[in-house]
Amino acid sequence: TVNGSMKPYTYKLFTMSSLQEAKKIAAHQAVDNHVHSGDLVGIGSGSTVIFAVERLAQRVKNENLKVQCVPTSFQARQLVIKHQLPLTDLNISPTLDVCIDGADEVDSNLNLIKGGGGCLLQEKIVASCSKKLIIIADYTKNSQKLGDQYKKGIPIEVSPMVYGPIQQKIEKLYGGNVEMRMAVMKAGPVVTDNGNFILDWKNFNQDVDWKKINTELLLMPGIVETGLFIEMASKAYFGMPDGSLKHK
Ligand code: ABF
Repeated sequence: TVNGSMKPYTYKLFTMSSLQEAKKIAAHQAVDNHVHSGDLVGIGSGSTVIFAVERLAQRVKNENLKVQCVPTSFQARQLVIKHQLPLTDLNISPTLDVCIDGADEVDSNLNLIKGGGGCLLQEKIVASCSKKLIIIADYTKNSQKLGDQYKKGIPIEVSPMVYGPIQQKIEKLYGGNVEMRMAVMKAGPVVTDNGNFILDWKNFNQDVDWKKINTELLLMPGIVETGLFIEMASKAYFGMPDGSLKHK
């Protein structure tokens, strides 16, 4: 803090905490509005979901809320265990009442990009077995068109034996560039909870029929799942920088 050099840091801290606060507001509201006693609840992944699980645990303690949880990743499972919430799985509980999850981007039709954290396959499976998918996010995730805000690309989970041909086919068919997601330090590829690789499709054309493209991608042998969640979300909550809440 020499010669007033504290300023930029103060600003950064404020931004960080407003983002955290925004995630928390969205997560708490979603849990309060959509989880009822007796519910089977899908637990998404990512930093916003941490606040949702904390809220669930509070409600279990304070209101004697009864829930059983199905996690969507190793991280989500650890969170559920940490908060001593009851765990179940889809083969024991095939239909869930609600799934609460984060997203990388939410467009004006509630279509989503998910999988920035690498958990798209289990997230999509759990969401597909839930009566409702409720999205919780901070204000940076709210957009008109996919790709307006989120620049890290659409994640595509692929079988390790075929990442090269799939990269080539997507670029040739639809344009943009498709990159292998590498681990920190770039020593090797990111390997998902399911033993697959992730390709990130960047610089894509935003004015396309995502439902059609998603269906076509899923027909390509070797593509295990995409991070395009089309017509799956029922509602999205966004915490705003001023502490208010938006939903769509
Ligand atoms: C997961 O976590 C995702 O599918 C998405 O990639 C991400 C959102 O994370 P955060 O809540 O940290 O923004 O749900």
